[in-house]
Amino acid sequence: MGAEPLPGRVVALQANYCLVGLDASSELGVDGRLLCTRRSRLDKSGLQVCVGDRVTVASVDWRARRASVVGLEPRHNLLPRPAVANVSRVVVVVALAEPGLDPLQLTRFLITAEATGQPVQVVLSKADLLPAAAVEAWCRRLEGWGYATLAVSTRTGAGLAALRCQLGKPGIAVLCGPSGVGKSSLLNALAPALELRVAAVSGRLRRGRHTTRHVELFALAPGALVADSPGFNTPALPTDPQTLAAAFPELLARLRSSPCRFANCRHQGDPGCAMGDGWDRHGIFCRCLEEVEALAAARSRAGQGRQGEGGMRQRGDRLEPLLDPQLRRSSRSTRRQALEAALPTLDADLSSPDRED
Ligand SMILES: Nc1nc2c(ncn2[C@@H]2O[C@H](COP(=O)(O)OP(=O)(O)OP(=O)(O)O)[C@@H](O)[C@H]2O)c(=O)[nH]1
Ligand SMILES: [Mg+2]
Ligand SMILES: [Zn+2]
Repeated sequence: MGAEPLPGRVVALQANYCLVGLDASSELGVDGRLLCTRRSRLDKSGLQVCVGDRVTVASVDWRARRASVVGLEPRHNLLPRPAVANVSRVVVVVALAEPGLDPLQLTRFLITAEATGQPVQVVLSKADLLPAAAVEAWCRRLEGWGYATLAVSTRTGAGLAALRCQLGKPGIAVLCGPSGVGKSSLLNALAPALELRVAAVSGRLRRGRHTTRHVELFALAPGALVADSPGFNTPALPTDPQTLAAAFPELLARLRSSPCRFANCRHQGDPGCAMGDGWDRHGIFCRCLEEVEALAAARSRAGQGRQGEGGMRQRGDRLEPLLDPQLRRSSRSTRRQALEAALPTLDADLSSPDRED
């Protein structure tokens, strides 16, 4: 049994345990991954450990590869879903086909990613399924939204060298996106030794089958960690309507160069709005704003407690992620009814993974 606490990073969560990769594993000459008990609450604030967290472990039993997490370093940032702390880059992966690219869904992923304050990029997968001109058109369109965009294919190898370059940078990159777009396949293509499970899409809409079940960090290069994550269909929007505009880079860029006539402009065709009417994501922005405002109104009607930004909630002086806001809300029937009344299309992807709606 070791006595000195050892520093490391949480690489996966498993039931009541977490896997911790030790910083000094190579020097110690052992497989540095230890299965650690995670006390449900590390301190009185209620903060729980999350993949990506820097921790210290003690009571190491090297033979059984077990230990206990005894300390948690403050986080630099947090991606609420998939839950990953201390993110350096978020890579939103959507397929060009099978399943088809839905700009509203992609936007919801991008909004969640922007909440980290870190660089966000888009990977368009399955480029082999569309003609080159169509692939090129999607790339230009997303660049118009303000995102560095890379088209890739594990079938032809297109874009894989560039992706390897981007994911090989130091820090934690998170691959997130809908199920079946090929996130795990991409990691297998870059590092075949990972042997991650992948599965064919199914049904009329060629949706994924929720093959990856947990977030896990892998080392692609020294110091470069990448998180594979379970796909899901409908990322939550921020709770505060005021924060939505900040998640649209093309809107921010325009406002910086020529602000709207009125400071409280809602960019919905208001007089003097700098966005005019040639804005590609105008309709998407309006739909998101409507939903965020409806949820905010329902929440205030239901008398919910104080809320923070971007799927976070305030606990004491800390922000805690709302990992599954829909599930959490559903535990309070009155609140759920108010929310459902406000938003009939409330996220359904948590109830039935294979649903085709
Ligand atoms: N045509 C084509 N199919 C691909 C490509 N990459 C992956 N696929 C297929 O897409 C399907 C889904 O791939 P996965 O890697 O399991 O997708 P995922 O994003 O990890 O899905 P979840 O784990 O459910 O979130 C598999 O049948 C892959 O073989 C590609 O570049 N082109
Ligand atoms: Mg997967
Ligand atoms: Zn405006």
